[in-house]
Amino acid sequence: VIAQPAAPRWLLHPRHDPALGRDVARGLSAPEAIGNVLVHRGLRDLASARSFLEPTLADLHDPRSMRDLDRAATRLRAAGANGERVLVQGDYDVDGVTSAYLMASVLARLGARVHVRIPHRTRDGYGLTDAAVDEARRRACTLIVTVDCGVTAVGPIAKATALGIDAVVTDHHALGASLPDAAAVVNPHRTDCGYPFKSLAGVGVAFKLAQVLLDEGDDPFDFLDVVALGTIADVVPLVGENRVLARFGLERLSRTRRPGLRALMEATGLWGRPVTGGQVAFVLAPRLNAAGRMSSGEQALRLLMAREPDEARAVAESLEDDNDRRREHDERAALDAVARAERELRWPDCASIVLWSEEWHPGVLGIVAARMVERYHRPAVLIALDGDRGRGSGRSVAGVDLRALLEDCGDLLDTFGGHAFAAGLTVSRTRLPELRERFERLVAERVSPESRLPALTHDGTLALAACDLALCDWLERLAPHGLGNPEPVFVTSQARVDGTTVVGDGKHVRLRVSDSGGSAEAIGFGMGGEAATLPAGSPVQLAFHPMRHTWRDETRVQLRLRGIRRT
Ligand SMILES: [Mn+2]
Repeated sequence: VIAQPAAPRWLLHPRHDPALGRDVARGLSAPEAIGNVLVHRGLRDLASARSFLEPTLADLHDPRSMRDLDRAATRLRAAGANGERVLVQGDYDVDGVTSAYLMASVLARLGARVHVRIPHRTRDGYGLTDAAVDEARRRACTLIVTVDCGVTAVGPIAKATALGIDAVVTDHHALGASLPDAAAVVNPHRTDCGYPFKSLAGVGVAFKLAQVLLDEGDDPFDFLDVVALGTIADVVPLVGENRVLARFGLERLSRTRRPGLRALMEATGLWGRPVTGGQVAFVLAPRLNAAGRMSSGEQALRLLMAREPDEARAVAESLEDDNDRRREHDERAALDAVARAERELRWPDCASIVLWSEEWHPGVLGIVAARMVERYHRPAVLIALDGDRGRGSGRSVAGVDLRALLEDCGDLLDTFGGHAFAAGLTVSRTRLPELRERFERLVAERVSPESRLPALTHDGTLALAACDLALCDWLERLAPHGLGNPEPVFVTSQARVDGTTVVGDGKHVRLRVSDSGGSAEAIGFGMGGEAATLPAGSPVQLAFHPMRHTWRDETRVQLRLRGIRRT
């Protein structure tokens, strides 16, 4: 029997400052709730609040302030002018594929002859490898451009240089001990890089280069749809420049002229309306990732490159098939991992989750690890074994730097790489018990037991009467949401259930609720199970996000439930 995860504590946002929230709201002539949300998102004065609400493309930083960007641009222009053969090395996830597509398109426009290399998840290693350099030589390339990878490829780039092949690195990953000796290394994390915004995705870095390479005739902003895809899919914070790229990119995505993206949006029912960040994260990105998870990311690249609607539809369909297969593997591995976490680990006393299996598909480990973190609020590393070799993927919780943890386990691992929240590794089977023990000890040392309790951070109490369409308009201006800018969540004061309807085969619940000043309709997706315990008259407190809901030409406010508490 699998235990239900613990109900989260509800915590008022730690930056809550009602006096300041009121000031910001008054300055904007906005509802107080909006002022509070802005303060919680770190926007404590009117000027920054205004530019957050109304980002413009003029907010983008000068690309030339990025270290080595001019050198990279000069080398790429020469490649175009000379009609050089160029190998673009990407990665198999959405960020890596969109970056490669963007860079290849720009190089082709400049006049270069481009070959794109998207690695195979299990057959090829990560990033630029010696084999990739060999391929560049076989294809008579005189330049290698890396996107979303390359900053740690010291050996392969030295090899390229020895073969007379130049390299230009564009990347956003953490730096290694030394930089590769390349013609240019563009990465905002370089300690000598003065670029003011450090959290770009790989496709964001590639875009900065495109900004200086494309003149006004070839508007670089044409590519914002793919930039938004890669940025949102890579789960970088959607603040600052990323917010600008995502906001304008989503607008362009909604009316994209790329046949492949259009076909994918038609196939998933998203075409014809404004696309949200959530739809990119939960509908489009999983499909673009599915090919890379199940086999090779080449299909996602083909989708972006498709010129004809027929081809576009065929590729979109194959991505849908890959996504179905991905889902099967994903669900099977998740069930197994949950059962084993509660059987094999000293649950609930363990501080971390490290599990391995020969049955898991290596392509779904990251997704399943993310589910484990969501369920258990502990860093999780899942490893798929193939013979003596293990390939793992990990996810972490706020405040626990996964990459730092892996560094401290570095002597037990063959390879590792990644960020604070997500990382990958390879390890041999014999090391696994020791890895589990060391990882557990390190996490236990660094994490307080309270942080393991699930928490729902909310933006304050809101009366039901205040949940009107005007508030929804304001809330919409806070989108797109993601890391660094979560969707606002409010809580009711004491409320009462007036009526309960279970919908969607018992999966969801629709409630009529009222408090002392008003009433509202609420919908709880996936909360059908809780409905039976909520007869009319039940005293409750709700956590929710108010949304505009249109049905049969009638628009009204609907509260999207995030939690129900019986009081
Ligand atoms: Mn990336």
